[in-house]
Amino acid sequence: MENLLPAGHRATSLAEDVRNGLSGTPKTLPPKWFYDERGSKLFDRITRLPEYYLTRAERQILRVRAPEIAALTGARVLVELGSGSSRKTRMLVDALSGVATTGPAGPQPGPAMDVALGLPRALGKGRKRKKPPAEESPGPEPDAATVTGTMTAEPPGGSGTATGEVPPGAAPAGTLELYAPIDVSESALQEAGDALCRDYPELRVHATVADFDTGLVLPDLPGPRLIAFLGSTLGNFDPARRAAFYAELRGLLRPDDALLLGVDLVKDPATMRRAYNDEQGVTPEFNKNVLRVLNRELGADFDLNDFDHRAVWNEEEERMEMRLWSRFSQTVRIPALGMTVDFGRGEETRTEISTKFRRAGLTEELLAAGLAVDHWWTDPQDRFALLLVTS
Ligand code: AVJ
Repeated sequence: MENLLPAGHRATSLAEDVRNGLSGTPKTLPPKWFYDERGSKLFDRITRLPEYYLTRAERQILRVRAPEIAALTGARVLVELGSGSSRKTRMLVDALSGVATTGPAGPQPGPAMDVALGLPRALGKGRKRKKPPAEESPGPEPDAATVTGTMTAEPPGGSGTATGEVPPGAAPAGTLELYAPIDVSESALQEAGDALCRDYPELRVHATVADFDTGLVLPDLPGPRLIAFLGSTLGNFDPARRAAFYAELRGLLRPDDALLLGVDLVKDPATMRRAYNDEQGVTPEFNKNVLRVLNRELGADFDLNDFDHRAVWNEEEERMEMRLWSRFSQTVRIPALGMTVDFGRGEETRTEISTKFRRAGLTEELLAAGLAVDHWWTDPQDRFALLLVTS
């Protein structure tokens, strides 16, 4: 696993974000600080909540469209921004590998896992793919930081999902050579990377720890490259941040590359509100987790019982907003920043925006950045959209 964040980056950017966010009005904290190990687990639970329709709706679209996406893009490199647990990724990986069946990989009682991201480089290099690309010119060697699946034994049972000896001509060869997940959460990357290496022993996986603030880096490998930005994470960006993101992406995309964007759509407010106010109370725990992170990493003394979860629909901006509501007037100390913060009774600190999109608006803002929406797919209930975008 490669860490693109400069040494000490986490600490300095957290300090800066908290100092800026808590000294302004209204107070804000960026959502990226939710995702420590606990926060990533909580988010994972959110994606399984009955109220949180986003993940299921997106998966529904992917299940239907993955083969089409594979055919349209012919991607050799799949880059996933904000990959998280990479669960939805498998449908894309399957489709791009020429595997006929999509959907979750069945239990793979393979050999004991001996593959991990973050292996010493010497171990990751020099391993052979079981099935070298036959018709294509040999691609460049994986760069030094690339860690390759190293499982050598045949999965028992034969009917593996991704591999096995495929007689020539019996199945589409598949185009995918490298999966490159990028995420702020090192723990999520590690777990997802391990699982993918285990289930797709032939797939090269190159995981990168990075955040959107430090700039996008795409693997400099022969394309086509497919950049997946799923889960409506784009919704965390305000319009200015989205414009900056599109501009950056536009500068990186080559003519044969494509962007696969998953976005949540504007719908009746009750449905959206329920998705962020679940009955089991997982979302409040997730929201308050940012305070735990501040307590642990900055020595702050937030009492989680003194703040309440709020998730409101902002009609003007067409976005859900998560906030932490101070139950009374209180002062919190943050020793690492040498700062104290006063919260008024009922004062709200905004911790996340989750923008909901409309087809016309999103198409227009992408076009303004020189990006064209070639395909727009939705689930049967029109809750969520998957877009294929090219420059
Ligand atoms: C991962 C940013 C898309 O905004 O819906 C879930 C995070 N926040 N519940 C979202 C989240 C509250 C999620 N994103």
